[in-house]
Amino acid sequence: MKKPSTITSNSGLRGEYDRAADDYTVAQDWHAYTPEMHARWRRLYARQSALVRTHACASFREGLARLDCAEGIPRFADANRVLQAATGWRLVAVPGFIPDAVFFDHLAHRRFPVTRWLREEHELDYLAEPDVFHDFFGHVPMLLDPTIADFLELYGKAGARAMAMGALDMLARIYWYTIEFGLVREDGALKVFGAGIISSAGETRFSIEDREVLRLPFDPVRVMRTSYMIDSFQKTYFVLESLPQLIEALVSLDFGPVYETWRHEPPLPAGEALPEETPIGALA
Ligand code: HBI
Ligand code: FE
Repeated sequence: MKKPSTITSNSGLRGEYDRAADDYTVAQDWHAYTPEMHARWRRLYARQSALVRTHACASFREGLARLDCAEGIPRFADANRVLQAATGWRLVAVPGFIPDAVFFDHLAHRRFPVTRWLREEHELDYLAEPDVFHDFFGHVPMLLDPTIADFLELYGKAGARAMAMGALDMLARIYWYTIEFGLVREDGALKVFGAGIISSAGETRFSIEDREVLRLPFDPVRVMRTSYMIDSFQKTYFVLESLPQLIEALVSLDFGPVYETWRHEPPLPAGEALPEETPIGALA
């Protein structure tokens, strides 16, 4: 697979694809981060960790505490010691988005790709691509949860078949609506576990507190058939009754026939319940 040529960099650190190895990994080069970048991380961390206390699921809160990364952009090598002992995962630094097949291969081998560069000052609230804050703060705490650790490996292993069957969009929606934008019920309350929500101040509040947005019980086939929003808050969130439900729903599902049935159908629009569906209320 050919790597894309260098993407124009605005920080000297962004998108160094030409320096990446064949598996798209780069050195984290922690010493290259400036004091301004560490200060920006601390501000992002302070703002989000306040929301995490009230809105994130227990696994996220515990994972974040174990990573001890409030003071600046963390060293991936330090996180790897914690991860290896907990779930056997390892972080690898990447320049940004990497091709699907490479991404799946890393996950299948319990390696989580983490973008090495940090967003700029004018991007604190919104960023269209993953940076180190989204990837590390959003995803790594959940890699310490045994269920999510196993699920991500399964997801990586499912990638090749989905691509071969022309059903990558369907599989990718599972990742989107769980790992990125998933909610889970905990002691009766809605909590966030998805990294895309939890690395965004606005969407953390919106996904939990908004009274109108559509929340549906997690159902893997429904998820695979539902389109999603890429440049606004989601119009649908799927709610797990527990994190282990994620694994239970997927190991018992034969994806082949599901892909076969739905891959040529247009997806259901986000934000619309089917007549037989009962949405979950904000205070449910
Ligand atoms: N690359 N760095 C990075 N991060 C992602 O989340 C990512 C990716 N490449 C492909 C990808 N995600 C998705 O399209 C797959 O889950 C299908
Ligand atoms: Fe992500």
